[in-house]
Amino acid sequence: MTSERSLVLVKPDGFARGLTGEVLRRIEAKGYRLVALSVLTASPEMLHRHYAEHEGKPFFEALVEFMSSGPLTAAVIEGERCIEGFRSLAGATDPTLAPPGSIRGDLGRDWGEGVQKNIVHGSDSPESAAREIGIWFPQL
Ligand code: DAT
Ligand code: MG
Repeated sequence: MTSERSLVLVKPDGFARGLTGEVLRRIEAKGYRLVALSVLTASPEMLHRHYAEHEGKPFFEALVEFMSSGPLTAAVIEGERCIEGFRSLAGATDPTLAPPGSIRGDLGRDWGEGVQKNIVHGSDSPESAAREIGIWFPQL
C-alpha cells in the first residue's frame, strides 16, 4: 500500500472561473478521496510559507500577490500515489504545454500573463505534502 495525502489548491483564477467543482470532479472520478476542504482567502504570510522554495525568484512577489488576491479552495486528498497522480491530472506548469486531458491543458489559459494563472497547485513530494498540509490544515 502506498496510500498518501496531497495538498491541492484551486487557485484564485480557477475559483473565480467557477472551476472548483470541475477540479474536484476529476479528483473524485480518478478515485481519490477528499479528506478536508476549505474556501479561504490566504494571507501573504501563509503564501510565503507555502511557496518558501521559490523565495527570491523573479516571479515570487507577483505569485504571492496573485495567490492572496481572492478566495481559493484548499483540499487534502488521499489515495494510492495521489501526489504523483494529481500532478498528472494537473499537467505541466505552463498551461500551453500541459497536455489536453489535463486540468491545466484543458482549462488553463496563458494569455499574456505568463504561467502564473494555472488553476491548480498540487504537492510535489511526500515531504512537501506534509509541510503544506501543516500550513493549510494545521488541525489534521
Ligand atoms: P508547479 O505549480 O507546477 O509545482 P512551480 O512549483 O515550479 O510549479 O511554481 C509554482 C507556481 O509559480 C506555478 O504554479 C506558477 C508560478 N511560476 C512558476 N514558474 C514561473 C515563472 N517562470 N514565471 C511566473 N510564474 C511562475
Ligand atoms: Mg510546485
